[in-house]
Amino acid sequence: MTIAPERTADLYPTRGTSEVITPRKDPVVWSQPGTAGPFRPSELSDFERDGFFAIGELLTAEEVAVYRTELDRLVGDPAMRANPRSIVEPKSQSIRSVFEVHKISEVFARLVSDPRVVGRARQILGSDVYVHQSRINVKPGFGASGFYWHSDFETWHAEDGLPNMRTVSVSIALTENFDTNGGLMIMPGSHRHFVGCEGETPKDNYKRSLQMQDAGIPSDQVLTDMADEHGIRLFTGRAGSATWFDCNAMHGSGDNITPYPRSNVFIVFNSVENAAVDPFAAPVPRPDYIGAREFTPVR
Ligand SMILES: O=C(O)CCC(=O)C(=O)O
Ligand SMILES: [Fe+2]
Repeated sequence: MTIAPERTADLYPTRGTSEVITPRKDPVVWSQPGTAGPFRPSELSDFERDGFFAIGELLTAEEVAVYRTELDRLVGDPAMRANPRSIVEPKSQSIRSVFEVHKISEVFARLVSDPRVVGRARQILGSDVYVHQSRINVKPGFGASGFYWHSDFETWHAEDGLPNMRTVSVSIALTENFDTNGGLMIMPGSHRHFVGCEGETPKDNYKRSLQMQDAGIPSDQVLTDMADEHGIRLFTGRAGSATWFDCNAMHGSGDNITPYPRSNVFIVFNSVENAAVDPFAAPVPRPDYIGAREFTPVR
């Protein structure tokens, strides 16, 4: 299946002349209660309530070593720097992210189809799933910059054309995520409202936004109200721990000025029933290594 379906009604307007908050119109957990899989029913309920679920040990230490070696290989490969899939830090020029790691690395391809990973994604999304995006966020020590507050779905809807909130991410730690080295922060419960952001999408926005986001950002007032209402949770954990989070959870992370890298692999699963259509608020879709335009289910 490679042809994008026609654009559907826009349930979540964004990038207009003002900031608009829309209540979520989609389920959070899409599978029928009792659907078998690695998540226990109570864990799925927690995910539904909070918009995330953290797992202390998704990968063993031996497995982490394999993925960590592969991450180091990709980041150290001079050819990777020239690859458009690599995003460099504006200041230090060190590699910040590498996209589509499940396509350029057999090792990361295995991780995507691991039943502990894809099985959980299927349980949340209630269907077969494909990978909308994968990336490693390297966050080396001594000055890697953070990711400003955002909802991933805002970008995926506006710039990639995902119609519904039927997408989930997992962030797997390949180095220890301390409370000091730029760990992921999420506002629990924030996934129940969509913040439609003010301002048109600039042309070729992704070239800039992947280094530093400036379109699709909620106002200070909305972020303050959301943080007051929901609080902010910081995710820490050993290498091998993982955080599953809803596509519309408000999240971000700070800079890493410690000596200790915070390197995580992110995999974004989308339901095959929510395939990308034309972008809802951008002239053309982003390149397919950032937002997939081919919807083959993970087996
Ligand atoms: O790596 C992080 O801390 C956050 C990354 C993130 O939010 C993203 O890649 O969309
Ligand atoms: Fe994000």
